[in-house]
Amino acid sequence: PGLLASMKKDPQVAQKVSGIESSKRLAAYTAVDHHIKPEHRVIGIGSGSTVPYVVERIVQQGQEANKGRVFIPTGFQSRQLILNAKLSVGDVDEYPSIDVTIDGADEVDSSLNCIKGGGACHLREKVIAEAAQTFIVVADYRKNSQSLCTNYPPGVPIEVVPFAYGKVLTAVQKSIGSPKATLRMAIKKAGPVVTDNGHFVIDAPFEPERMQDPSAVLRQIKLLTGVVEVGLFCNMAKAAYFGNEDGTVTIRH
Ligand code: ABF
Repeated sequence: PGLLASMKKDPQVAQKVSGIESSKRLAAYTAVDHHIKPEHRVIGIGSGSTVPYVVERIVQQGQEANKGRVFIPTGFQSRQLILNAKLSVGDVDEYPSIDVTIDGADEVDSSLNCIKGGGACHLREKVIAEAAQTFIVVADYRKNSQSLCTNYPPGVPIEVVPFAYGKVLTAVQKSIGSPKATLRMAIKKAGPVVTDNGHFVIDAPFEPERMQDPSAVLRQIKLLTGVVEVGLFCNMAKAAYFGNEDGTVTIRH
């Protein structure tokens, strides 16, 4: 909030910030209006800075609509969001079949493959997305790419068991073809980022050409012992909603 406040002092930056926020809100509201139907009882709520607008819109559907509904979070942040909105929270082991999950993304390609995990939640996000009949992505226009690894410089997030991170990092750099892969460090480099599951995260940038077939990259990385989950969501999303600066929404199916 401090950084945002100081950025907002510059009118040009302030306009840009509010433009991006409006784009996120627009994408989220439109996706909720299209996909969260009265008959839906179990709803997956993703993580990141676009998802609060999803919850905001769901709350606007009213208490009657949300009576008897249960919301499944993808991590600590989304659990807090659900609780703060006074909605009922549930676990995926209790509700393994989810009607719709809506989540953000770091980058989405023209076939709806996504990079996710910039917030280090991609393991739980993938479980909650896979458990859903319908998985919908919401994002601002900056995430809308032709091909992955063009607009998201950190690249593909890989959640790893701490014990194995050195071995996995070397393999990703040398055998998988991401020489600039790094272990994600916490702010001020106090130590590695630790996920909600107690694991580390490696960020692996790839040449966009390599991302012509993201499923192949996903399979290669997943085979490395010590890898828990890869932030490549291939052939999972039914639709992606991108809010644009001009107030329109781009919908990809
Ligand atoms: C999560 O939040 C992640 O997978 C992704 O890292 C991020 C999306 O970012 P935001 O909505 O903040 O742009 O969904």
